[in-house]
Amino acid sequence: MEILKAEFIKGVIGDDYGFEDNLPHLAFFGRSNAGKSSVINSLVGRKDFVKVSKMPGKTRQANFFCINDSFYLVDFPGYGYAKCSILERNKMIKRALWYVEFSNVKPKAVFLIIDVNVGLTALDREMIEILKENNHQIVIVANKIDRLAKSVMEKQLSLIQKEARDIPVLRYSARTNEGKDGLIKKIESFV
Ligand SMILES: Nc1nc2c(ncn2[C@@H]2O[C@H](COP(=O)(O)OP(=O)(O)OP(=O)(O)O)[C@@H](O)[C@H]2O)c(=O)[nH]1
Ligand SMILES: [Mg+2]
Repeated sequence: MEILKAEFIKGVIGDDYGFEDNLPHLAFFGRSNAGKSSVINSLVGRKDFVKVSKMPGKTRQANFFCINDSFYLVDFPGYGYAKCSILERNKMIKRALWYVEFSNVKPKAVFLIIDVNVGLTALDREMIEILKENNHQIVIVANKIDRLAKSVMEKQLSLIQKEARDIPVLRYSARTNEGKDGLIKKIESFV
């Protein structure tokens, strides 16, 4: 699959995830600053398609992007950004959970974006448990591999894979586009 068309459709703040069409959704979850928006930019090949803020935790809405008129990528606000108030953080997490647990538009898969340097955090682990309980397909995208020396990166990736068990872990760099073919293939398998 080639990504030929990418359009911003809407930003959702409340619980209004309903769409008239029946196109599949793929959700991008992850800690704030892990690089969700950057990964989407790299996938669609446009640097400023999704705003990447220097101040993490700024994205407060779930942004829906329609790809090739055939599926949606949903960029969720990141969870766990320390500088947000606890109330705000809880709100973000609740919103993401509502979408995976109760929304009538179940995503075909949830791509959990993590920073390969950081690995899985407590919140990621919690998120994975809840996603599993709700029978969601999960893919972990270990982003920012360009930041590590190859040997360190391989070690880090095998630790992450070991912990993730049967969940696939894809390596990625939104900066260099390494891993793009693999991620697109994975996306294709769900849509
Ligand atoms: N070196 C490197 N930096 C990256 C990569 N991906 C993202 N970044 C940087 O990491 C920071 C956060 O990226 P974002 O895409 O805004 O992260 P996000 O997960 O969307 O963050 P929130 O919207 O706050 O949830 C930015 O400064 C990016 O330039 C990568 O693959 N390599
Ligand atoms: Mg973002």
